[in-house]
Amino acid sequence: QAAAKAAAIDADNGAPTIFDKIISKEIPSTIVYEDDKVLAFKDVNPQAPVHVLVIPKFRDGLTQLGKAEQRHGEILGQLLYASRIVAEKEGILEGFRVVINSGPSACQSVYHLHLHVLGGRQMQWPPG
Ligand code: DGP
Repeated sequence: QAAAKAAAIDADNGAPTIFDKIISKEIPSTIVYEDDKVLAFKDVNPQAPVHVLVIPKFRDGLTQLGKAEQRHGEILGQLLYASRIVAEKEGILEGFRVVINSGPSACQSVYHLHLHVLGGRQMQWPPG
């Protein structure tokens, strides 16, 4: 955990991330939903039977939710609504969780805002 946190502290430097290559399709991913602003694809390290990441195609300074500004309101809403579309497509509309890890203490590892859509099993509360 300490190592993950240390890596995260170094990571929010505005550099391109692996998600840019997923958006450009240089790196393959299993796409669940796509439109002109949003891409949703399966997490490579799933934490539940359904685990999809929903990201903005244009990061526009949104390395993490903690860096969001008023002008990001529209894309933030689009990402949340896309999460609902993903939940429906994946058959988990009855119950699902949307998680955003923002910053080192939340163990964010990729500094391109992303929503985790999780479901397909009974989720526990509180999360770790
Ligand atoms: P977070 O810890 O909230 O920053 O989550 C980052 C997620 O990104 C993590 O669950 C694993 C996922 N991930 C990292 N690299 C790749 C990749 O190359 N492909 C896919 N599909 N997911 C990735």
